[in-house]
Amino acid sequence: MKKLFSLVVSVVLLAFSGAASAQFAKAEDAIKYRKASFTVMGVHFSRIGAMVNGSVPFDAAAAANNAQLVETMSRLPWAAFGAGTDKGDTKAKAEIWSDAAKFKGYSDKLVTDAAKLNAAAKMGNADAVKAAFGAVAGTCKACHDDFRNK
Ligand code: ASC
Repeated sequence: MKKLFSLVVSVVLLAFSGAASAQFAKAEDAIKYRKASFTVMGVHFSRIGAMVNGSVPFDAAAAANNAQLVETMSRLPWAAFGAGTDKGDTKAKAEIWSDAAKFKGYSDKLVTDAAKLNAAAKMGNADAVKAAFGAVAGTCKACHDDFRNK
């Protein structure tokens, strides 16, 4: 009975890991992809950050371009956290997989916050961009604190 149970568990786990990694040929490819998407997102987010902290003047068109990219990029990394992508050149904590619901909560919140940032930037209102930027930054930080190794 115990043997049958562990066989069933193995088959289910295999099926899931197959499904989760189907979009990437190798775990290494998924890790590269998610890191690249975070990097691009961070570059465009930081360009808005420079306007928000006053180191460059507010430029509504540039803010809108960058916010559109942040929203687009915010949707991408999550499919690359499939089973078997916990080991390798990554700062991802094991809790991403053991507390997947919490991680999903953050990723969903980021997508929502980034969409609000994009909407604010499209309106061209510097104060609204500042507020929405702060929400996104808070979500980035909270998730990094819980799920990213130093
Ligand atoms: C950025 C960036 C992050 C977040 C985070 C917010 O610009 O690259 O990872 O903001 O620092 O707290």
